[in-house]
Amino acid sequence: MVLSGTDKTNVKSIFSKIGGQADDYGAEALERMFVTYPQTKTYFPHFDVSPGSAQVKAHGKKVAGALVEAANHIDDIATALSKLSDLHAQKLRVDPVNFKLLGQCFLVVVAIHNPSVLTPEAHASLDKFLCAVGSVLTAKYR
Ligand code: HEG
Repeated sequence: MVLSGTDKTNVKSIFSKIGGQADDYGAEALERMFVTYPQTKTYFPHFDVSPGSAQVKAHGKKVAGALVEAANHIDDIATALSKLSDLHAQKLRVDPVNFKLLGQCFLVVVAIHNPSVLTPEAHASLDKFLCAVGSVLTAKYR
């Protein structure tokens, strides 16, 4: 997934507009993923996955933090998320299809809270970015 210069500018602009709300969006995206795609709950047997759960909130913060990190190092996402890529490949082994699902949920959450930010062009760039993050996190699977 190759991000153009415009995509990179759009993604950085989206994250700057989201600002401090990214953590909440991470949790909200997880809540939506668990409700809409309940099969994703199988990776979190040790979590209380009900909406509003403290574990989901805390995990949403971690996911959002990784997305912000990726956006801040958009020219080299693979290096920025290298450790996380090792973790997903060697330990978590989440089926790659699930990254699409979480990505879609994150897009929906951004759209709901910032309808004016998510123009079709911004939507396309954010989608490419989330796909790129998913590719990095599943790149080391063997
Ligand atoms: Mg993953 C842990 C980020 C998709 C299941 N995920 C983590 C952690 C981060 C993260 C930052 C914490 C790592 C640590 O503790 O060192 N995850 C992350 C991103 C994305 C993603 C950025 C995609 C955008 N994860 C993802 C998906 C699933 C999943 C789609 C499953 C449906 N992640 C998962 C599990 C854990 C993490 C089960 C361990 C949770 C725990 O036990 O605390």
